[in-house]
Amino acid sequence: MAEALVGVVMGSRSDWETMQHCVGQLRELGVACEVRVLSAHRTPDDLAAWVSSAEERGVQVFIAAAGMAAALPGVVAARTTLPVLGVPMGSPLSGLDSLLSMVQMPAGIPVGTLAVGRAGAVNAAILATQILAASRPELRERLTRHRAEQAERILSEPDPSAG
Ligand code: RP5
Repeated sequence: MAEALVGVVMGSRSDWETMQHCVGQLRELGVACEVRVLSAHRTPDDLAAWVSSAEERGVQVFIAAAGMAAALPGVVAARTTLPVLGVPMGSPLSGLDSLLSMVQMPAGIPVGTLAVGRAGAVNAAILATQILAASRPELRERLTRHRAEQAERILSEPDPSAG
């Protein structure tokens, strides 16, 4: 199996329903990833150990998804200098709590925060691939093809008013 370039972590198994779209998009783009459920609050020591071991295994970008008091991406970012992309999960407060917890990082420890929910999950996968593609021409080609296929799909859709 190819070496994982992206480490995907989510705070709870309940985040998988959304994060399956991230992992699906990475797979569609042919980017190998490792996936874990680990929490900044519930399993802090295991999270810290995974971040450093993933880095040692060759992971180059982290994607961290969490909801509610969503400290996970910030905690991952505190433990690595690799890029960290955060995906806020939906929540009883419509994901606003997750978004604000994630986006308001103090200067010095960045987290690239994406949209709440499925759009953010998909875009985190694409953005991670774009970061990796800076030094991998084959990924750049796949991204270009992905854009073209997306445009083709939209343009071939029938007139929605036609019923
Ligand atoms: C966060 O709390 C998780 O990322 C999840 O989005 C939220 C709720 O977790 P569960 O109570 O469903 O495990 O840490």
